[in-house]
Formats: sequence, structure tokens, C-alpha cells
Amino acid sequence: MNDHRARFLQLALRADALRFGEFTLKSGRSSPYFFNAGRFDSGVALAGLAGCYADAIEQAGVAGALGDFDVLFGPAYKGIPLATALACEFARRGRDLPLAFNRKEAKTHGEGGTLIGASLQDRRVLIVDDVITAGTAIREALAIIADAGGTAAGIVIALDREEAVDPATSRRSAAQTVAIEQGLPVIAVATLGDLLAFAGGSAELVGQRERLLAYRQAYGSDL
Ligand code: OMP
Repeated sequence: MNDHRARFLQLALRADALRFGEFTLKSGRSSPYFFNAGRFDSGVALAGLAGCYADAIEQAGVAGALGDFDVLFGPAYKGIPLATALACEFARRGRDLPLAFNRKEAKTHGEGGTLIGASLQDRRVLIVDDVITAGTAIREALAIIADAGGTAAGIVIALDREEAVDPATSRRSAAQTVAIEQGLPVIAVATLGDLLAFAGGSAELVGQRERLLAYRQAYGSDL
């Protein structure tokens, strides 16, 4: 692996955004690893991360896995700096894309509402977020876009944890479920599978592999 996936994993480790230990997830699962996009907390770190998103998007476009889009949407909170950095990266690559994001609390004064930035009305919207576990955050973003009169064109995330929503009934991943139910491409810069492959070739991470594999055995999708 010698592309944006490895570059992203290296950047995430360096920024301490990818950590190993014991973490309780939003779903209540106890995970041996956690991805915290908030640790991409400097201009250089965010620019590097945005380059990885842009490469993954361009590759999906070339492969025909992602159609046209004409606005970026970053769901509050962690999607906001990610979509913003990505818009700057696209500008650097010669494409000026409109950008929008939301607030979690509706504002009742001034301009009001929950959406900030470019209009989503009648536009094809690419959602830019950090991670998919069970798909709850992504479903919320899809509802916001529909309410604003936009059409989702796809979802791009840094990390697909490739977890089944309910492993007892189906081993389809949350990302696959969203893709099938919504008819939308879900593009990940890297997946748990990529992390496992990367860990296999890294002296620093090889000791984490067994715990990651056991976790995937318990909650992972069968890809
Ligand atoms: P779902 O809404 O279950 O897909 O989980 C995605 C959200 O979980 C993210 O937007 C984060 O708030 C959080 N999360 C992480 O940030 N990193 C992880 O590695 C795992 C989670 C999580 O709680 O599942």
C-alpha cells in the first residue's frame, strides 16, 4: 500500500489521531482503537489530510464510483474543518467549490437557521465527514441536505471502521448499508482492512494486530 491510504494512516499516527487502547464508542462498543479527527489541529496537518481526501475522491471519480457534485457539506462539528480544508485543497488543484456546514443549535436571531455558507438548494452535495461506525451521523447529515432542498451525491470519510450495525442479524457494514439504502457512493480514504494491512508491515503497530483482528471478528462486516 503506497498511496493516500498509507499516507493518511501515517499522518493520523503522527498527529495522534489514531490511538490504540480501550475506547467506548457512540454505539457502546468497546474498541481497541479510536480515530479522533480533532487531532488534525494545525494548518499543515489539516492540509495533509485534505490532500488524502482529495486523492481518494479523484480516484473514485476516475473509477466511475463517484458522479459529479457541486457543493461540499461538512456536518457539525468535526466535518466542518474537514470540508473547509478540502475546499481549500480543491481550490489549490484548480477547482473552486462552494462550501456549506450546519450548526447543531438553530439560531433564532440574525440570519437564523442551522445552515451556514453556500446554498444546498438544487445542488449535488458531497458530504465530508470523519468516520463511519454505525452510520447514525451520516443519516443525520442526509436529512439536513434533503430538508435544505439538496441532493446527496456521495459521502467521503477518512476512516470506514467496516462494522456491522447488528452482527447477530447481518454482517453488512454500516457504510454498505447506507450506500445500498440511499443509492449513494461511500468513499473512505482508508478502512479497517487498510489499517490491518498497514499494521502488518509496521514494527510500531504489529503488536496491535491481534486485538484489531479479534474486534473485527466480533463486530466487523464480512467483506
Ligand atoms: P456513527 O454515527 O455510529 O457512524 O459513528 C460516527 C461517529 O462516532 C463519529 O462522527 C464520531 O463522533 C464517533 N467516533 C469517532 O470519532 N472515531 C471512532 O473511531 C469511532 C467513533 C464512534 O464512536 O463510533
